[in-house]
Amino acid sequence: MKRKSTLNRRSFLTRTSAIGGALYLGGCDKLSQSPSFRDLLDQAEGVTMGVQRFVLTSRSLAREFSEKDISSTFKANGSTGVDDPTYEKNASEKFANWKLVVGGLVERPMSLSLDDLHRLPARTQITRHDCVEGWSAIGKWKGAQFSALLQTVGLKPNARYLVFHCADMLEPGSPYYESIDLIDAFHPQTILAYDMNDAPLSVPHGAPVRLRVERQLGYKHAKYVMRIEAVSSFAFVAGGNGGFWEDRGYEWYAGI
Ligand SMILES: Nc1nc2c(c(=O)[nH]1)N[C@H]1C(S)=C(S)[C@@H](COP(=O)(O)O)O[C@H]1N2
Ligand SMILES: [Mo]
Repeated sequence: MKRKSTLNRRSFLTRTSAIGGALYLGGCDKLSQSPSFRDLLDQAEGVTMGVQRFVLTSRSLAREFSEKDISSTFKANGSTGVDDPTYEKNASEKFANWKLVVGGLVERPMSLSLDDLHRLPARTQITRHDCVEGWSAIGKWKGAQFSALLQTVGLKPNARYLVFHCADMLEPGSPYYESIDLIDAFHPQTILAYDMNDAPLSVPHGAPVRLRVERQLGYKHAKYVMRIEAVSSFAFVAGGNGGFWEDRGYEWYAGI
């Protein structure tokens, strides 16, 4: 009996690591067409169709809450402002003259105003924010669907990650930054949020726009996003680990 359960556990671990391996490859739907990716899944004998679908499309949604669940206070964490004259000028003008720069491996590099972002298809979601420091809060977020922004600029075929360059520095000389893969970039709950709890995003929470990437921990949700860069690899961005905190030891994939 004991031996049998050990074997079961071992085969479970084998299957799990095959799935983990497939997930670890990250990247886009094109992966599902590549022979090695399919082989990995086929090797994952006994995996249910549901799990396979999850791996292939990764469309499962983070839990959404109702209005009555919204936290009465939502802590502002990390940087709660930006010590930079250009940012401060933009903030004093309610970001009317601010532009988001989108470039890197895109067909149509562009600068978008806050109005431009408001013209993109929007999504509203009430979700729970979980910080590694051990606090959570539920907030309502509205913003441009990130997939719509990507369709507007057009990704080049070699684009694999989106890097978010922020205005603030938690350490002198090290601007905050983050990155996500194409699975999260095209996920329906991934938005560039400009509203929080039915009001324009405040400076402490990342004005004028911050990323919401709901299936990951708080530090992935880059505030004060100034520039978005499509890259084939983030190995040459800052410390090479895909984010300010990742360069200081945090996991790149911060799944909740
Ligand atoms: N640009 C920038 N983005 C950031 C941070 C930061 O310091 N700078 N802190 C991160 C962390 S650890 C958390 S928990 C959330 C906090 O978001 P909030 O201030 O809206 O609560 O923002 C994340 N995004
Ligand atoms: Mo956090």
